[in-house]
Amino acid sequence: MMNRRQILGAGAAGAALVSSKAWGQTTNMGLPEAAFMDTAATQSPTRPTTGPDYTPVVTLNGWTLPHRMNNGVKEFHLVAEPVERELADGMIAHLWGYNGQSTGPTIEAVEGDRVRIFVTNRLPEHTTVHWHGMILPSGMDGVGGLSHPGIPPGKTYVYEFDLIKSGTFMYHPHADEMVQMAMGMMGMFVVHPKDPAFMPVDRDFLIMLNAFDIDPGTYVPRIMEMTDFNLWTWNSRIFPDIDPLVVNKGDRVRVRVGNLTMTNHPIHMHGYDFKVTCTDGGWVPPEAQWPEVSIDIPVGAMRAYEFDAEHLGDWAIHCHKSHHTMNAMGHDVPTFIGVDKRKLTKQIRELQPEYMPMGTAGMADMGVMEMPLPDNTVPMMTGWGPYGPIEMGGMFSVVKVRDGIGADDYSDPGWYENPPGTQAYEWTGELPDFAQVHDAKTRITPKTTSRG
Ligand SMILES: [Cu+2]
Repeated sequence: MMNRRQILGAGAAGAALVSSKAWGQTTNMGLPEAAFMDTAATQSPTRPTTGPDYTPVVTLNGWTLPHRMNNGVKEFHLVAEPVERELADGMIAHLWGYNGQSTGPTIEAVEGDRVRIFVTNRLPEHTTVHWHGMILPSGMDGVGGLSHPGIPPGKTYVYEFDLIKSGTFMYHPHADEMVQMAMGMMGMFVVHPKDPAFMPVDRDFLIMLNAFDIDPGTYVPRIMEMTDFNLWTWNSRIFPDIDPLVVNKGDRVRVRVGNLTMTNHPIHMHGYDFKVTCTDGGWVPPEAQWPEVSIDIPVGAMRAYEFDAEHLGDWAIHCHKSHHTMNAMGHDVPTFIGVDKRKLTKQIRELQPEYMPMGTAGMADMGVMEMPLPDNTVPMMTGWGPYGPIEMGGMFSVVKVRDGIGADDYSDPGWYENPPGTQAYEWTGELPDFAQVHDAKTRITPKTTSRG
């Protein structure tokens, strides 16, 4: 829930003042109230109450920044500040972010809007905000020293520009960028088309790919790390605590994925093929949309894809770099596959009776065992499904397609129950009844009615 723990400089002029002013009348409002979020739970989307209709985006384990209207201008208030973010239940990171969280809140507006974004700097050093992908005046581009001076600690700067195109954009500092982005300062900026009939969807999910290097048992990212990060996150969250993408059967679904890490991430979704429909450069025309089951998200880029949710089930969605679906781990562990450690184990156990040899038959035993861990960390691979350990971490979640999910319902429906005859089974010497019926072949694979 929103924690209005502070009203910044607004004095008596809070959000309630907006409705008391006549449209077009000259006003002299103070700073808009800054909203803060104190939880990593996915917040319900906010449907528009005025202006063109759109399906609001759902930021997994995130939220959308409220705005107020001032003489026809949409006003937002971002606060850059140190935050404590729950990367997973039981693991907190001391990051820098916006309005109480990292990643920052999603900014949502409509093509044709004029926006005024107040940015208050509560960091110990200067910052700026660059609006990645936006077409705007040069002086609003947020490159410290180039577009304008850095925003000193304690000061508020104002960015103001017209949203001349719809699409998916990102925001992040362009000041001490390496440090500030390694500390978690980034967010997404979605501009909906002013024509509600343009590429409408029923569900619209947002994922920002980011990464941290936090030694087990510590709280602050190692900002000098360049490539060997140990926590691969979506919206500063790791599996098994990334919320599922909950979808009603038949929905048209869009997934927008931005990448502000130091490497590319091939995002793979099971159960569907999909069309790539948007980049941070704009919408892909229908005749140019290409089919994929994995979409590589380059560094400093965004890709959106869409599909019709015809196939019921629990479908994995994850980065296909297999080390990115792991939580904190050492990469200097030797490979023991095929090694006979029996003699060595006997000798070590004379000194330490609890010693467990690991890795000689693979590493899946990491998914079930419970070893003592330092405080404030999570196992390398974890997460339990209905049939045992999922043996994943990091950049992983589940698309849950069900019948009868309400339009604004994103609550976890639990695990999918596979209808009889549609789940892999153990061979016990003869085919079960369902596989022996005359039309067995047509009973198992669901029909697909994928649009074009
Ligand atoms: Cu990856």
